[in-house]
Order: sequence, then C-alpha cells, then structure tokens
Amino acid sequence: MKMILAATVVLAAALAYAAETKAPAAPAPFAGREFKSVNIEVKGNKIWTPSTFIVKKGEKVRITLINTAPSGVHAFEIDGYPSTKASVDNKDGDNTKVVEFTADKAGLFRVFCPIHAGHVGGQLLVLE
Ligand SMILES: [Cu+2]
Repeated sequence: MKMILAATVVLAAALAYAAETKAPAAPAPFAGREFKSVNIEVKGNKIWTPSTFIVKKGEKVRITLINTAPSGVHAFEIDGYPSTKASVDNKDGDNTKVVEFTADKAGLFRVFCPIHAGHVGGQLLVLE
C-alpha cells in the first residue's frame, strides 16, 4: 500500500513539474514587414503615428494599431487595401487591432480614419 501511495505522490509531483516548466508558445514569426502605429491626440488633433509606411511591392505587411486617444473609438484604412479597415477602441486592455495585407499594387495610397474627416492622415508608399 505504501508503495502505491509513494508512486502516486511521485507521479503527481512529476506532472506538476511538467505543467510548471512548459513554456508558453511563442508567437509565430511574421515573414513580412511589420509596423506599430499609435493613435495620439495633441491639442485636439488625432494622429496615427507613424502615419507613413514604405514597403516593397509583394511584401506582406502587418500593422499593429494602438489607440491611446482620449476621444474614444478611431478607425484606420488605406485606400486600395480594404483589408486594412479597422475600428480601434481606446479602452485599457482593448485598444489594439492588427491589420494585414499584401502590398500587391505599387504606388502612393492615402491612409485615413474613415470615421473622422479631420483625423490627420498619412500615406502608404509601395515601391516597385
Ligand atoms: Cu478618427
């Protein structure tokens, strides 16, 4: 009986150790160009910064959008790349969105907030 009890204790300890030492899964590396753009507000002006993105045609692009503007929800979009459209809240723990696209068209494209015409915009430059 003591042997079974001892074996059970050893097994439980081994399982607890294995659970504790299991490293969290690392996020998959992104094979493309990554940006982080923060929405700030200066004297009433809302600005995604950086607001200019330069990439090469064919690249996969990931932009992490973080909204810190006290005025609330803002949005993001790049002309010609509709998958970039995102609405981003400013609440603690819920102020981040990630948009991804493949820069398959060369040229200069407007970056803007589709819900506020006065939101300072930017540009996406896709190089050939
Ligand atoms: Cu806005």
